[in-house]
Amino acid sequence: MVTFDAEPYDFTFDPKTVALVMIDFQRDFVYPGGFGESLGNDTSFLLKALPPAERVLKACRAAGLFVIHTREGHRADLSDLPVAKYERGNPKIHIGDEGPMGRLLVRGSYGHDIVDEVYPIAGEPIVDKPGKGAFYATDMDTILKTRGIRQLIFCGVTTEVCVQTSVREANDRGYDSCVLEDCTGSYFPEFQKAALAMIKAQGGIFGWVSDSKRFLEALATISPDAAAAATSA
Ligand code: TIU
Repeated sequence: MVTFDAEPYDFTFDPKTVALVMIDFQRDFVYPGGFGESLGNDTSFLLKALPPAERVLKACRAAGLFVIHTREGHRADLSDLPVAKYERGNPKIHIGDEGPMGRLLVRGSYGHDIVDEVYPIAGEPIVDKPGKGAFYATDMDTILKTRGIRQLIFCGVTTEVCVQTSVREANDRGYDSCVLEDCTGSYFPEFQKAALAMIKAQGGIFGWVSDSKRFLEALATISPDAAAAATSA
């Protein structure tokens, strides 16, 4: 078992039954010209989550932990896109429209895919989800349960939308979740703070919050390779 400092209290996990969950590190959210910007957001706020998330990803790989990635997006024919989601925000450019990185939030387009820094490697499933939550209309729960996973370490964007929705869904399905604060990002600094506060309030009503430093120090105690991988990233 591995224990690390977190709020509201220490988080303990078994390396065999824990998964690193990388939520929606897609160009569409972190770079200009994508879906995130189409909603009126400044995407530069999200970039600072990438270096620590990359260190955590590389360390988890080196330690042999299970890693799973998600992407938010839709079928090319938009048959899984609710009208409400299409119309919401009355944007100038809609989901499915052609943008500088290809069709916005459509599977197979360049903008829909995950950024190079944290790109999945062989053996790391990618869950394509039509909604904000990782469990809605996906095989996320089946994949995790099949591997005997019970605890989840979360990185990803955005904190109060897809990360928090996924943590809430995971909580109702019986998983323990810990969100690594500096490996997540929001377009709104005040929402970043509030989303994490909501997760850890009331004795950890949805889960725990920690950061990459505390998690990586703990991982290094069971894996010298993880320590080396984290410093080389
Ligand atoms: N808009 C926003 O903050 N986020 C999303 O639409 N999706 C995710 O968080 N991935």
